[in-house]
Amino acid sequence: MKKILIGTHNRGKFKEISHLISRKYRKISPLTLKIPSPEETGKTFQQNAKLKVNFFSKFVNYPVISDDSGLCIKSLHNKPGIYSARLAKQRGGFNKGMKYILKKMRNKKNRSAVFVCCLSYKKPKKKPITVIGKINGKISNQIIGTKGFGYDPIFLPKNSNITFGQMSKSKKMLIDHRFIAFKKLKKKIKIL
Ligand code: ITT
Repeated sequence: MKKILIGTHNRGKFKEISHLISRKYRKISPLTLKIPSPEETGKTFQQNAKLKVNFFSKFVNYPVISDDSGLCIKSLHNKPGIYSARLAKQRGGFNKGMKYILKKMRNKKNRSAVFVCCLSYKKPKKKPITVIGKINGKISNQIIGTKGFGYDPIFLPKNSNITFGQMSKSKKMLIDHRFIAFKKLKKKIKIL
């Protein structure tokens, strides 16, 4: 069976990406292989996704896909953006991170936000192919829902009155930023 390393330590992302990739592939996690995470020194989602895919590719001789993603909130100058995971870590977890964001948003009229996902795919000895997917939406007034992962319970995707945290996995996975990026990637590489 063909193998692919899904280069992420985030279990939520791993699950979503695994479901998007064909059953023909055996999906391997860096956690299983005890591969650490690289330091995210990039200034953009694209730079970080490439940095991750290049890093993980050094450990295996089969294709790797990596993901750099985050929540960009308009009235917070597009923050936390590439710092989304770091914000949650600094605050002591996602629940505290989401509460912090809701507090910062208390007096903001504009609650527009964009979830961004950059995927980078690399075959051995080839250059990475990188794509970006986005979904517009709004920040909810409260933390709502227990499904999904990360910031899902405060994100209301456009044309929806429920947050990603209230949506079934199968529904979220077919509309979100990761799915949009994945569709673009599939067009470019015609496999997976
Ligand atoms: P890896 O670098 O190992 O992939 P990470 O969690 O550090 O894991 P990022 O640096 O890309 O990943 O941070 C992305 C952050 O945005 C992270 O906190 C995610 O939980 C959050 N995030 C990304 N996509 C999301 C989604 O679909 N739903 C909820 N939160 C999401």
